[in-house]
Amino acid sequence: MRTLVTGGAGFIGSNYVRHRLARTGDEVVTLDALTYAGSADNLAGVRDHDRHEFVEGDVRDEGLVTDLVADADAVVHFAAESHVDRSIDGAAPFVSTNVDGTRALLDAARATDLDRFLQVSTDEVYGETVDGRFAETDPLDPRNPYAATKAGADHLALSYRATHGVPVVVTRSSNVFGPRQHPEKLIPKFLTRAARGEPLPLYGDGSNVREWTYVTDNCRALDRALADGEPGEVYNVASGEERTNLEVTEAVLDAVGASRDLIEFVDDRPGHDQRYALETGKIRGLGWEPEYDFEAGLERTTEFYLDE
Ligand code: NAD
Ligand code: TDX
Repeated sequence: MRTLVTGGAGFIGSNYVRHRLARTGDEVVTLDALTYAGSADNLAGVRDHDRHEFVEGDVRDEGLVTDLVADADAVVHFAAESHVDRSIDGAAPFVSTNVDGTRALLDAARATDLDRFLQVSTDEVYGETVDGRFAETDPLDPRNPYAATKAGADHLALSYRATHGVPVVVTRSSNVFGPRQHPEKLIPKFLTRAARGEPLPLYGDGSNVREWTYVTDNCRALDRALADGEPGEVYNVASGEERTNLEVTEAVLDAVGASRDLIEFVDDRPGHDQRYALETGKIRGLGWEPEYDFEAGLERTTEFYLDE
């Protein structure tokens, strides 16, 4: 089995490449454009693995992806512009990579006998909820440009399943955290700033809620969906570990032994979704359950960032 992993030099992608090489005898080809968010360092120790090939390139390069997809049995598509705040500053690269990049890969998949195309997506496509949990059948209501481009890509992928028979499976994960996440994201940003004694800019009143899934648990869930997910189906992935941003911030400060005085409440993110929460019976029905609660995941994440 040969799997093409797009975005494999980013946070989740690089953890997934490691996971696949360690847990299976499969071949992995990583395709990554090494944008500001990707780094060859994220693949340190596995880049030269004898079952791994690293290709520096863009998912929008149609000639390149046609060749790579033709040689693969499965595609796991992580490559994306992933940071909400950047999408608020400028949406163009989000539309280009997240929508048209996905389109290029799907077109490449049309002419092949690929086993699976895993479209890696996010809880943000459902929009915010105050007290419910989103099921896979709920309508999409993205409220920031990043989420809108991911929703567009999901719709496109599922349309290629219906129209062209591409064996698309979609996963929608809650917030993922762990080693090798870019320090623009909440947990690594606050861990590294707290360790340096710098203030932690908490948006709004810190009451927004996210559901935190440790990265290896997320990788295991994606493997379950890839192996046993039905083409045309969507699988939510989340741990049930809900925390307010203020709770996360206090846990980070405690983990590095820093003072709560570092918390600095700042202007809210425009269109800031209050809460995401997912129903996960479907992925659990494929035999997945998380191994890490928030505290255990944060301990491992803290060790990684403080050792750097
Ligand atoms: P990331 O920003 O850390 O990594 C993205 C990777 O994609 C980088 O290595 C980057 O170089 C690469 N890339 C960007 N544009 C590219 C292009 N045009 N061609 C080739 N490579 C390109 O992102 P992440 O947090 O690891 O997220 C990975 C995927 O998982 C994304 O699709 C994201 O929407 C999804 N997701 C992330 C989370 C989360 O909490 N991090 C949660 C749910 C879903
Ligand atoms: O400095 C900050 N201060 C702050 O209060 C940052 C960077 C974030 N926040 C808040 C905003 C969010 O409520 O923390 C929460 C988490 O923020 P991010 O780390 O930017 O993640 P989020 O916007 O929730 O999106 C993440 O989860 C879903 C990923 O970046 C997405 O790629 C994924 O799809």
